[in-house]
Amino acid sequence: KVNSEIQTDIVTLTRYLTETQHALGSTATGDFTLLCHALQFSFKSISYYIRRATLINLVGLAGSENKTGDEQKKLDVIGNEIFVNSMRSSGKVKVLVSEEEEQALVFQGSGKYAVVCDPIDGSSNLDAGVSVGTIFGIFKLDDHAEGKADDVLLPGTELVAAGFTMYGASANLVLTMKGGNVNGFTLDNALGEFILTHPNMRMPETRSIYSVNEGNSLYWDESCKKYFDSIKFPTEKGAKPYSSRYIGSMVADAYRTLCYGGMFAYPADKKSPKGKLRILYECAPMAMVMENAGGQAVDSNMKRMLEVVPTHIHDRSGIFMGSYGEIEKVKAVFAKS
Ligand code: P6P
Repeated sequence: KVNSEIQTDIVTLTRYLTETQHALGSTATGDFTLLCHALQFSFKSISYYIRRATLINLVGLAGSENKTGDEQKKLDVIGNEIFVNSMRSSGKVKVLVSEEEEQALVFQGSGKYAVVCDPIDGSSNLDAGVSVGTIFGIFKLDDHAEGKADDVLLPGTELVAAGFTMYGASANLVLTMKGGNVNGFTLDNALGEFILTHPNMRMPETRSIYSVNEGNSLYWDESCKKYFDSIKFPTEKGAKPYSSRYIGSMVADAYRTLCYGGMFAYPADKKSPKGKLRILYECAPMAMVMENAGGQAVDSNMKRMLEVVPTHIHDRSGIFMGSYGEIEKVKAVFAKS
């Protein structure tokens, strides 16, 4: 009698990529799959170091400033180095943009892809044991691309794949391809494999959860204030206030929004006129995930996030993202202001 308890037909990330790439037909060269192998190796390694950080005292400041001005944590440095070395050695990447590198990195060789990433986003929370994550996006370069920073100054609609890995109770990878759906994989540490655990993740059309740093309310513009007041102090008969959930780590707030629905925002405001989050490797990948899970993402001018084109690799933007219906409510309030 077969023990039905044991799953014996397991879909690993590798199998998922093989099956997906076959769907592309003869155009699949295997390059993308090999690039994703290098990506998943980075996630496994970063996950390993994060879990050991407190044990081998990796936590705490590395004493060095990164080029974009944030205090650099030891793990930030290690996470970035792991990512850079893995992308370079894959032989499939021509251009790499990292939050931890002021300039875009251009690798020798015949790589046809550009990767944008935040190796450890939310690292300021590490000491408090809050989930952090790696956010990434992949662009396919033109065959004649020589490899320079400008190659990635593209709208998010050009991303061929994007996602993030959240290092929480387990390492959860969320991956979406252009025009595809959103799939969640959980790292089985014993097998060293990412296993498909959340196929076709979809957000509900609406959910009364909002996620924003209320500590910035003083700096919000009128539209922003009106929107958040409309869900905190609803005037419609019988309407109840929304629940507030804010972790302060984008991957954690994004993963909850993906799982439960609701909305997340980091608005541009008087303190951060261009917003805080980076277009290339925070806003655009998250926007692609939200759209492919049935939601949407806009900037502080209510422009579709995936159509925003950065002029510099570290450009920032305001962002409102989440359930489709919740972002429609944001747009309705902004339209009236
Ligand atoms: P604040 C973490 O530092 C981060 O880059 C994102 O992960 C997070 O969403 C945001 O900044 C939190 O910023 O100003 O609310 O602490």
